[in-house]
Amino acid sequence: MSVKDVSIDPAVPELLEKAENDGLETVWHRFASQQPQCGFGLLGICCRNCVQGPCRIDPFGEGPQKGICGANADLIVARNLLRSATGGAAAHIDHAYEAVEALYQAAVGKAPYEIKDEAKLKAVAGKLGISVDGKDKNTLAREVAEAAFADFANHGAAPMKWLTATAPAERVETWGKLGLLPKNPDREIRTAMHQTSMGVDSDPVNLILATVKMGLVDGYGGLHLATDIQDILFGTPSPVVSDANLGVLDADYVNIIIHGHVPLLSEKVVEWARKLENEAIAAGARGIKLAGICCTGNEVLMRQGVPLATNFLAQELAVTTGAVDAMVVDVQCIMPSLADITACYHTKLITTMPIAKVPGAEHVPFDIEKVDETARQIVRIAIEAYKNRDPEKVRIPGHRSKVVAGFSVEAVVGALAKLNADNPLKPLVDNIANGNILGACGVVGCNNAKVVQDSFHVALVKELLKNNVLVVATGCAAHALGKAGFLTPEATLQYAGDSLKAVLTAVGEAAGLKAPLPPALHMGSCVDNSRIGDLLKALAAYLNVAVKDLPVAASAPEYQHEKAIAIGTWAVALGVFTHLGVVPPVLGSQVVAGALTGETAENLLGGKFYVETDPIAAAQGIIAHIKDKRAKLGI
Ligand code: NFS
Ligand code: SF4
Repeated sequence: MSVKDVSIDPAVPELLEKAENDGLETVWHRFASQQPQCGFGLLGICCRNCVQGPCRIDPFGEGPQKGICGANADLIVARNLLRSATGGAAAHIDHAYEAVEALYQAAVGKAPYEIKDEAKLKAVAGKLGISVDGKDKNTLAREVAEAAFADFANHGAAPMKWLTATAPAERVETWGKLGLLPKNPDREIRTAMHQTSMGVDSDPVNLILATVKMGLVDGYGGLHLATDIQDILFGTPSPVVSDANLGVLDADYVNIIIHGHVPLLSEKVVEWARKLENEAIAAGARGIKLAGICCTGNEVLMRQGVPLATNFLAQELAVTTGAVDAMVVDVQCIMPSLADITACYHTKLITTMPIAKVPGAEHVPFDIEKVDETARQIVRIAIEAYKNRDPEKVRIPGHRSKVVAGFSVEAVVGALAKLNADNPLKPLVDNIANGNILGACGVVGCNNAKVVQDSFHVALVKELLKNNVLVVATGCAAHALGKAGFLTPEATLQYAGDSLKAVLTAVGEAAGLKAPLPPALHMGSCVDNSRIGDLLKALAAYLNVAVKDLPVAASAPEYQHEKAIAIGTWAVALGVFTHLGVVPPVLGSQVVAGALTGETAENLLGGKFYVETDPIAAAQGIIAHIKDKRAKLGI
């Protein structure tokens, strides 16, 4: 295979060559050997929901048009889509639940976490209607955790509290009228699995509505809940300067990579890596370097300044450097192939969660009550492994880019407050109204082997910035922009259109940064898409309009995971025009594809999906949408 054409990240071809020399197979080799991929699967018209199947529909209209039970293409596509969204929501909700459990255990003194952000704790309690008066932080944290548990134990008809407490009121009303308000996240997941099982729902429209509901389950029972609780436990992020790309590894140090999504253990690994520096030095290293992959990487970047190693598609190549002593994984987006790659080097692959084991890895169980011991053990395993590192096999690409991250809503409002203390959103809104900022776009989501790694993220963002569209980013998109140098003040000077540049420079100077704000603001991990939702809610409230009326858009240019399908559906439900750069498996049904990308979604929700696989055309589509919304607002 040609190693040149798979990524725009300069570290990738170097390491891909090394991987091939070392006799290793990577995600790109396997992608090539999967070609051509199954056309039925790509269109979403294959059903395995019962054992009479698999059944598939002939997309050309000549062969079978119905599965054995009578299900047609519309039904099969709609059922498959709901199951995907449910898989994604289940991942986020399980993640959020773990965080709630940790908060509860910490509050009752059973888990060794200190509740770091009392202001956020009080703010969240306030939204939930919990009185904060005279309560110490542990009591209040316990009550907030209990309120979250109550959503999971909701057996009545009331909607999920976390949704009604945090979503815009206009949306709650709209969703309520459509009968889409979720009750108990666990129950909604169960119901969706039931609804999509053989012989239950055969109405594709009803299934599409259930998918939208699942987007709300994800948005509030997953994303928002996880962000709130993690901020309370570990602190709300504020701007931090760090680096991105594999050049952050250092041959003279013990290198530990933290990979996955849930920061409960990785926060402790960071703490213990700092505490055990001396043991690393005693082992002959100069110290310990930590670096992150995927969203655990984003979490520890935002709160601890830990550099980003790389994003989803290059996780195997991180190990191929031969310089990683331990790769510690928790859940989600962990390639099963990692064990094959680590087996070629001295690298220890350490799994930690009971639901995410990998044959060939060492399993060090995460036990919340003994998390300090677990983290200490993991760091010591890395130090031991370092002693076995073969310097002959080490090749660390020299690429690293500066990144500024940590733009929580609180941090953004804090920076703007330097311009207008009484009315922090006013400078931002004024600059949107006068056209200095044309609009904003959240660029989010994954890498996908179907797309040249990071290329869509970067080309899209370049075009948006040139047209004065402010970008906010999360997930592996934020990694991509970080590696490509878009998360820096320098990028504002290089890429932003003149009026956007002037605004970002003025805000940066007023905020005391002595430099412009970056043109793409790193707002966190994928669960932190909730932060983007909160920012939209605040802007809409300030302007006294609905989120669907704002000149904004979202884009997942290179998404791969079911989680992205759930998040995208939530964004559309919120009223956001949501671009997808990879064709979702729905084209086998005009009913489903048409409803999600057309007037049905727009009339009911105000948002819709927009599929475009060319980055420049996608940017133009997003800009046209933003201009249309501006015109409707009369600005
Ligand atoms: Ni989001 Fe983050 Fe990356 Fe995609 Fe995976 S890490 S949770 S799913 S691949 S962005
Ligand atoms: Fe075939 Fe129907 Fe069974 Fe699906 S549910 S596998 S379409 S018989």
